[in-house]
Amino acid sequence: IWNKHRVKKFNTGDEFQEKFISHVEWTLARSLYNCDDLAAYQATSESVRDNLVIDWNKTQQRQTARDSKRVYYLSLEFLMGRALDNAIINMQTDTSEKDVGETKETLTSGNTSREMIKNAIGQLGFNFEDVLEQEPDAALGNGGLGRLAACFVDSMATGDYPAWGYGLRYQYGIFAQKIINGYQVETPDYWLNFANPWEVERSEIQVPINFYGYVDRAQSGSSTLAPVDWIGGERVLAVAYDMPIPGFKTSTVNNLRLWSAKPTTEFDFSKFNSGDYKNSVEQQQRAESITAVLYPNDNFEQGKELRLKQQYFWCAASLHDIVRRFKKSRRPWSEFPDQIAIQLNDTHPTLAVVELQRVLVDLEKLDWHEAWDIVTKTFAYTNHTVMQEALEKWPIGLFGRLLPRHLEIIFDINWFFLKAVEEKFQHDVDLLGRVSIIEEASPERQIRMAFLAIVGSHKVNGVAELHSDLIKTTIFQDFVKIYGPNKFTNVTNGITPRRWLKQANPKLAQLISDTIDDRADNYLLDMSKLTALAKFAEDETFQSKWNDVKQFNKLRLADLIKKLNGGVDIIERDHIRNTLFDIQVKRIHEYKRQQMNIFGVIYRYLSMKEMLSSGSSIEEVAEKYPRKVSIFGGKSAPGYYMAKLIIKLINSVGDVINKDDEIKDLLKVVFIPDYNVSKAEIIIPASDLSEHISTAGTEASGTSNMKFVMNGGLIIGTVDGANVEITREIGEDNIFLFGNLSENVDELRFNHQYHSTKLPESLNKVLNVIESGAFSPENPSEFKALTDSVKYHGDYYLVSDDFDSYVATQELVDQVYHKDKAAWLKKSILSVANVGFFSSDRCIEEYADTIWNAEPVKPET
Ligand code: DL6
Repeated sequence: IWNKHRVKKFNTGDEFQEKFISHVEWTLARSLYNCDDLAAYQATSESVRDNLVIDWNKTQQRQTARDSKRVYYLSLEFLMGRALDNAIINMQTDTSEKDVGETKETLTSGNTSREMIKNAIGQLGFNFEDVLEQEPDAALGNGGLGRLAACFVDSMATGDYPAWGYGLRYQYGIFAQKIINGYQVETPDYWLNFANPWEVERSEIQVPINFYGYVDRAQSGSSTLAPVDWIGGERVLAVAYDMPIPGFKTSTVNNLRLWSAKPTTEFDFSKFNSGDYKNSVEQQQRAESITAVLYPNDNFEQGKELRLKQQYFWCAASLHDIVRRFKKSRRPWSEFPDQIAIQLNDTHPTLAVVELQRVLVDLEKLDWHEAWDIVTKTFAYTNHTVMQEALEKWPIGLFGRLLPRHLEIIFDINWFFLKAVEEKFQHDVDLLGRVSIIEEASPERQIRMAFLAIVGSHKVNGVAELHSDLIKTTIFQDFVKIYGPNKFTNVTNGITPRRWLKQANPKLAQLISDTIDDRADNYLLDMSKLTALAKFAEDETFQSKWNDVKQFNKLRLADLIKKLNGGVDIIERDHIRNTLFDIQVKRIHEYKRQQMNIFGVIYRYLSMKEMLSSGSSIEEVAEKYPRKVSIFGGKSAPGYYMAKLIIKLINSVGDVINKDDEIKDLLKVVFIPDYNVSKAEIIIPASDLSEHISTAGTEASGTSNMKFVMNGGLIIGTVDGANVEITREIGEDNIFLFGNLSENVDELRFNHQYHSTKLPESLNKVLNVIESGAFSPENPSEFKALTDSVKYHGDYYLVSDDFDSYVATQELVDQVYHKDKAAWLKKSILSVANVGFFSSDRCIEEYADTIWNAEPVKPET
């Protein structure tokens, strides 16, 4: 079906060049002779965007005309990365190939649009890759949750779902990470330095948002259920900025609406008249701080007032928009849930539940119960973590000051909920306290946002099977009892193959499409087609081509590392073919256990040195510990001391190992600063092995595991998150699993707590060497907090329990990689052949069928 959709695109290179030049001259007011790479990027983006705009408008018209159910994806984070290359790739059509008059046989790639633009830009004197490099990452997210939202909007457009994303337009995205003397230093990422061609300011869409103030019930009497007036004390405006989200091989272009805060034009005349002009202006200016910065925490909530302000600002503006659109249809309110599905990406948007209840009761004057029925049928909630420190709670004092009417509504929601629970479970006296939305905490009661999200939604899902089972047996078990198991479901995460295969790894994409005879890249829409690769898994010629692609990608990464290292190679270029690239890139977190990885590296290094000092030759050492580079990347939350210490340890270990001539470059350690989406696109395709080694039961899903597999990298991992389903899909022979299982974690932790931790010999040796100051001679106790956490503080992340099986599994990896390359390549090919399940297109279909009850709105053919 997809090849019939007409996508607006450039028919010829000349057509593109004409557009490009006119944007250089008219939009940028420059001449072609005075056009640098940045200007070329802007002109290219404007040109591509012109085409999208037409489809963007048509999509909106079509979706309105068909009047089918709409989906709204509310996410406080959208980690979009760059837009230009993705937009060009998504403009690909089957018809475009015919239009340029080439036969299938002469095409080297399905993506003629991209090739054509690349050539056309080349003819104008620019290098396409350099032009793409000019685009700053839109890094409006922290990690997995935000990148998932970005993959989902891509898949929703690709599947032609009438679906919008709603988020915040932070002026500063996630900070840029610098590594100075081995330490993480955060610097601001002002990504809007130059005009952003990928957004359109909708200055006509401005929603007033109130905070503080009081509830006036002069007319409604004492009942909190009756409509009341909330007299806001502070008012700011939410201004809409829209980003086009083009689907792949379809003319559907959906919308991502991001809100930006700005002062109202209303002025505090009382302050002004009393001579306090400066203060009254300052107060206005404060409005902008609401969307100034993304909170840089991943899997951790801090409970700051500004964060709550962000959340309400965004939820209220989005709901206002959604309700306004619904009201245009003139349908009765009872049809609201038939027309609208709202997905809460974690608990951050839970205030939308309360806001909709407020809008329906206070503004639209619906009966409380009628309104609540509409609300609960509309919302669904995705949980992304079981970790206590990441579960949002708001003290009622702070909450009530900022949102007095919403606090009342929450109390009432809780009252009705608890009443129903009490009726059903009269004998369970503790249950009410356990499930109450209001936690009786000291020093102050708190609102449990996850519980509010469950009560306000008709479905709750986890993001991988193990995780979805865990939420039912741990943090939400009482709710399963109350609502029954059907309210709780699983939708295993996925990733978009357009960005994470086609865009990140063009060589592999090319080899795949050539091999499975799918030059039009239809496999990027139907990933089951990849299974056709399986029959080549043992074919020597194919394996060799497969390996060449990997080598190309490894060289590309080595170039990046060299550039980041001031032009000096860290990895021996001549040996890249037989160097195992072992990569762990993700947020730095104790539960993800980068510390275990670097302890393993130290152990390897010590073992190599021991061999040498006991008389072994370097060849013998190389036989046991073949050539390898350990690559790390990731940001720590600025206030997360232990994670920052892990970063420092990795860098310090690298300083020692990389300079040690005795081991003859057999082992290297690299920390890539400022890991972000566009670096990931270079790093991931280069991996031979990647590490997904969280303590069992802590990583909800992980999505980089899927990205690495899709790029032909093998995984070393624990039985955690989506590793479980990855194993099922690709086969247990093709993944290196190790470590304890989640069902044993409680007992192991208990043992650590009540008996002193017994370290394995191997780990003991590593920790002693760290404590001796071998990696921090000027401050031998520098890493004490890290070593102590394993030795004396209960080893919460169970490094000591998994260390030996981790090391043994790493040795197995070495054996296969270095001794049986054909077996390795076979595993790699079979992994890609069976990775199809992890396309985010599959996730979106599951959400649409089982949670949203939404249908695609296909463009006319
Ligand atoms: O579901 C996306 C992603 C998972 O893949 C990761 O396993 C999980 O850690 C992450 N969770 C969060 C939680 N943040 N909050 N709140 O980012 O979600």
